[in-house]
Amino acid sequence: MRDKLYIDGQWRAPAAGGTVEVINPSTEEVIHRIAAAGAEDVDLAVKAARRAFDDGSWSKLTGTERAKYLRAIAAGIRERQAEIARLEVVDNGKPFPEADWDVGDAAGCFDFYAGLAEELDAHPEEAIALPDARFTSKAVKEPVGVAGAIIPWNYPLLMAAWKVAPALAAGCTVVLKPAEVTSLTALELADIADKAGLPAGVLNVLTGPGSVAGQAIIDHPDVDKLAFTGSTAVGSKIMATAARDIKRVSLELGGKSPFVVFEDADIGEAVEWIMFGIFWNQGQVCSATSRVLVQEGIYERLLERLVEETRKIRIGDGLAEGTLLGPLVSKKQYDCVQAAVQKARTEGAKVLTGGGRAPGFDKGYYFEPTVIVDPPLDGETWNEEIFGPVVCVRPFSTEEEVVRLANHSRFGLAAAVMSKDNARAERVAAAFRAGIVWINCSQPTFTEAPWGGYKQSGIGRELGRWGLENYLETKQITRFA
Ligand code: TAP
Repeated sequence: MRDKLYIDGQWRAPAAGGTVEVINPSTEEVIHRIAAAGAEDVDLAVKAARRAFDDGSWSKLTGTERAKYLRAIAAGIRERQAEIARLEVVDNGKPFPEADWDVGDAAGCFDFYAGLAEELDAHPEEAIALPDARFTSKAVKEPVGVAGAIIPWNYPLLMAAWKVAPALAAGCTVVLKPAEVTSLTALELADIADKAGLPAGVLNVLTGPGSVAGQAIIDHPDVDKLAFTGSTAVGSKIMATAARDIKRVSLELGGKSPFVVFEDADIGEAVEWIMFGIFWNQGQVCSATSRVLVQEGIYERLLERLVEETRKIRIGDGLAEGTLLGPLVSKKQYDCVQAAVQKARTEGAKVLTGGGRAPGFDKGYYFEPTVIVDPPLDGETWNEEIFGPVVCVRPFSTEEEVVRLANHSRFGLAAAVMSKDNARAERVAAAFRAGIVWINCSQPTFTEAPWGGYKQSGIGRELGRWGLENYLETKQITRFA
């Protein structure tokens, strides 16, 4: 199944027959070969999804009926949780406990949207009050149609769940393309959905390079909606392509999120959250709080503690007991992170710890957790996403100054503030121009709460009831007399 595409309820070889090597980032060994889908395969998958949508075999089921399938998928994921988590580790590199958490969360996401599918039945329509008594009007929700979902490599199964679960709950059919470097667990998801009895064509999973398979999905005229998570550069391309057919688009893109620490914060707690905010998943997190701003009074002491704790992080294979930081996902990502640190040095920033290959590893894409200080405010290091375990730290003096510094970014995905002064923390939280704001913490993510960015970090919101809206149209029905 791993070298096949899942189209119309069947495992098929790609029409043109190509494959892509899957490399374990810890050992650099080829562990599998996945199929490289081409435009012909995408066309077959979209036609299958179109048919499954148009014939009503999925879209016209009640929400309660669809919820049964979603819950069966959640149960199927949980049944194989440890096995899928191990697969995620060898594919992506992340430590097993993180992968295990992701897989459990993906199952939870299917259960959550099963609940929202049932709620659609409970509230099938909304009456609209009109000023003219001769008319009555109501609004009903209907699924958008065929959804094309394109996802990145940092949370392979979880990102699939964030898109597939709400789309299926709404009554849409889906063509999913995982990132070519981490496709294995998306194929497992197809297998689980198949075993759960999901009707043919409702979910199709196509592996292969984005420039071919992804491009064919965004170009396809029969795809009604595109849901994308990835880089701002590809997101921008997707939006431009979608404009031609007025496809619905939701985008979850990059970030360079600030973490503001006021001098009344507990230094130990602040350091723990700063490290969690940047080293979790090797820093390959869109919402990573990678720009840390610390008030002058505690700047030196906090830095000292941060460097000391960062040097203690246990680096290793994701399957080894006690590993806190695994390898980066790919050689390409390793090279990007290394180049970003090199750039920081040429910009005049100081690398206090880390900055290169983790000592003791002659194989694998292991990058040391890195702390950088004094990057110039107008430089790349401070402003561009590094997407690795690299944190940049700067001091600030006043609240007014730090709000300005935090918001001075083309991104606006997340932001965090730490202070014992609740009123100040709330003031700063309100002033952040970002879609996700954390007070006294960084990164906690809940399926129930909206997720998405301001500015160039994206359009639309995933998760919670907002995530379901992405896949629904609103229809007005008005009657005379
Ligand atoms: P991208 O290169 O943008 O890739 C994301 C997905 O798009 C992959 O499946 C990729 O396929 C596909 N793709 C590439 N070119 C395409 C094209 N021309 N048409 C259609 N699809 C195409 O990003 P990445 O390297 O996977 O992830 C890193 C970036 O994603 C970072 O900037 C990060 O911030 C962002 N990200 C954001 C979030 C959220 S929630 N906002 C979450 C994760 C990542 P292939 O990789 O198979 O070529």
